[in-house]
Amino acid sequence: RFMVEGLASGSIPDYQISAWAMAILCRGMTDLETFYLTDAMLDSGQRLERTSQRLRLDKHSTGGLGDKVSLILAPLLAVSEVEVPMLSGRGLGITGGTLDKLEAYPGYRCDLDQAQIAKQLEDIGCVICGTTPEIVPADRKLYALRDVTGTVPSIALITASIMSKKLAGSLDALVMDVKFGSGAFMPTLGAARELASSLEATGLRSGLAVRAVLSDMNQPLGRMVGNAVEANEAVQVLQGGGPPDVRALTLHLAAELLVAAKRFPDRQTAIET
Ligand code: IUR
Repeated sequence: RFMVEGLASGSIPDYQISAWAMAILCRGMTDLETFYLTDAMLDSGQRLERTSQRLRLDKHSTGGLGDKVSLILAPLLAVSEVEVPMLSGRGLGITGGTLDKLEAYPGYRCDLDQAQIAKQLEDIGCVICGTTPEIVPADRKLYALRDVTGTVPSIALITASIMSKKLAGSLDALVMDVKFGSGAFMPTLGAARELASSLEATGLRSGLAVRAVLSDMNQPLGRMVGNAVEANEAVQVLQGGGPPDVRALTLHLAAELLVAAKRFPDRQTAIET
């Protein structure tokens, strides 16, 4: 908490934070330490307010080639009378970001403020935009330092970065698509399992129902890879078509989420409904 507050306020210089991040990468953190780090990062900023009684759900993917699931999942869930405040990111390494894909539509705006996010949630039940400057400001600074100091791959730092932003969404349940393979950020199943377990443990300690799904990214998801063509493929799926693997993964993640939120007793019932 001392380090995170110093990072957010600027009272601790970048070189000290960078050395600390490197120590975390080299030594790792226990689940309890990761939870405290996440909690301190969450407290560096604001949370999205809850204004309705509807269940609030979200999904996060660690990213993979051709992964356009968010574009389909948010509206799919919104028609099930739940709300989905999806605060998404940009591309990382070889994988494209959800915001980059949506910006293939000329005029699409990713920089909504909290009032605009709340209004869109109320009007249509889902929103996909970037995080606002008020949400986990410590992560913005830390991520920039991790990027230039080779400390991005730390499981503890990845967990705290992802979970602090998701917790700021004031969710009831979260599903994590943790991808592994040559087309993913995590190359091996072992590393993906470790990240999945760290994310679930932090969610549990924070009182958020988190389910992690491990998915194989040794081949691209669907047929399209590239921002504009992926957005088109997502529309095809929403219209009832699209590639079977994209449809299957989207339904699987939606069902996990609705079961985690106790809307349905099991995945099969959720998929059929
Ligand atoms: N996405 C995040 O939000 N944080 C991270 O550290 C990584 C991906 I890696």
